[in-house]
Amino acid sequence: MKTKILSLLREGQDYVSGQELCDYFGVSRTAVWKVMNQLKEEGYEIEAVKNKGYKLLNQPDILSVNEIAGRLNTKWAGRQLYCLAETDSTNIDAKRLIEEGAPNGTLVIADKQNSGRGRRGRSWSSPKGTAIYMSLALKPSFSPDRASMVTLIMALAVAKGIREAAGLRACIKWPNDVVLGKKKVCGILTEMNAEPDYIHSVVIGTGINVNEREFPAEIQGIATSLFLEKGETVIRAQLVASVMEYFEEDYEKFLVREDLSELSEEYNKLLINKDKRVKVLDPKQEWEGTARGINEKGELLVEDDKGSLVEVYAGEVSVRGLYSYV
Ligand code: BTX
Repeated sequence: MKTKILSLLREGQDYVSGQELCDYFGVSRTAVWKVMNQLKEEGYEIEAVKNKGYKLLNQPDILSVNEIAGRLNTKWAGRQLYCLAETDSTNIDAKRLIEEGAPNGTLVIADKQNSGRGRRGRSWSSPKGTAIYMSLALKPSFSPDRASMVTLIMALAVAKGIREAAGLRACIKWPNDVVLGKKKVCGILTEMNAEPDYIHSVVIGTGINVNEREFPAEIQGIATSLFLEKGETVIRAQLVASVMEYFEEDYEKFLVREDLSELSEEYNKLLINKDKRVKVLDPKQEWEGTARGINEKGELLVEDDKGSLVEVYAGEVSVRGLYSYV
């Protein structure tokens, strides 16, 4: 009832009548009044006016089950939802939950991480109250060699979610960083528990910088947030809902052929490296070429100086712009 009341207050341009709420839910006025008090304790500013009803005065940026579930239009992605005030890493929590039997699509979100993890042992800056740290747990039936593609699907979902929820032109730096301008606004770490031919679970961990006003000195030059780019606070719950909806839709397209053939065109439109000179950081030998976009396996096609297209696989190499990170 609390989630629904919140949605009604959010949608209502004017006052929502207490009597209408009682009739809608079939409860007493006291029951409605109690819910309003709970919401006030959680930080919502609600005005109550006699003979008019209730009105939500501001939209607080709270990452709670009520805030997210009330905005979520998905079938399975994020339907089982955990919102934590603080944790070490949502990837660890999501992995534990899915292995203990939680359903496909379980989502764990935290307001702060104490040991946020990046790829290859790097760390992810995870201060309290300003960003999104979320991990989506899946129980897929495709084979392990397909799993790296889900990271690209999440990058696409985040870029589209940012465009929708914040109105900013987010792009993708292959394979899975989301960037605004030339700075990183999101990082994704996918972890899999698998045997050579069988996946037990996949956890896609996504960190999105939303309302940070500043960053630690060591990442100031490469990191940005939606607030810094837009100059306005973005409601995190809205962005989570948007990303989940895009992910669910695109993941279902991916499942049809278990590849990115249905998604590569859209991904390539948002690819910041497309038709740009890039440096391929191959451990055997670095080389330069022109990025042409991804293929259906999620590999980056880079045209070398002899005009041949080389498939670059993300697990082995990364690419950089010639003069900067992008
Ligand atoms: P990555 O290895 O691509 O990026 C990590 C690098 O990015 C760091 O070494 C640092 O230079 C820079 N960096 C650190 N924090 C930030 C930040 N907030 N914004 C921009 N740049 C930063 C990317 O790894 C994968 C990150 C996944 C994070 C999510 S959060 C939810 C889930 N739980 C968890 O522990 N990790 C994932």
